[in-house]
Amino acid sequence: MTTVHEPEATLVLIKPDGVRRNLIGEVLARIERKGYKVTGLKMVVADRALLEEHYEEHVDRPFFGALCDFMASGPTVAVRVEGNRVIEGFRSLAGETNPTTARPGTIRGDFGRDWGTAAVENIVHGSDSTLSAERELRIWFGGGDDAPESEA
Ligand code: IDP
Ligand code: MG
Repeated sequence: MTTVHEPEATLVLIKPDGVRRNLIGEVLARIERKGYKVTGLKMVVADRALLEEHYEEHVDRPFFGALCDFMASGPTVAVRVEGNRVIEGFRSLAGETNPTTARPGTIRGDFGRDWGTAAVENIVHGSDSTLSAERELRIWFGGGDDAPESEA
């Protein structure tokens, strides 16, 4: 059988709100039940420099400062996830950015809501393209996107 999509890897973050609300297991379970493979996992309190690099595309947005403060407000769980079309597949599991209207059945739709905060708290991050995935995996895990965490 011809394979039409090469396996790829994405960066998933369980953001500080997800960790505070004890949703680490819930998010990992959804990834695993979908059939994707967890191939890297670590908990970190992200520093400002790392967050500014991770969210560099949003540097000019009015919510940038609040977003970095929120992301530095507690531990984040960084997860390397592998599978065919996993970048698109995890974004679908996560649901849309705004948790108020994210579809029920998605992570953000089932567990997120508006808390009136300056930065939207929506439980998870997922890379949005192969380029972002490679860049973000390097930022959070170091090395190339194939490097195991122990070699980072
Ligand atoms: P994404 O996480 O669905 O890819 P992005 O537009 O890349 O969404 O935004 C990155 C993160 O910044 C979001 O997940 C959310 O936490 C936060 N965010 C996005 N838009 C806003 C906004 O308008 N106000 C406050 N925070 C926002
Ligand atoms: Mg994004």
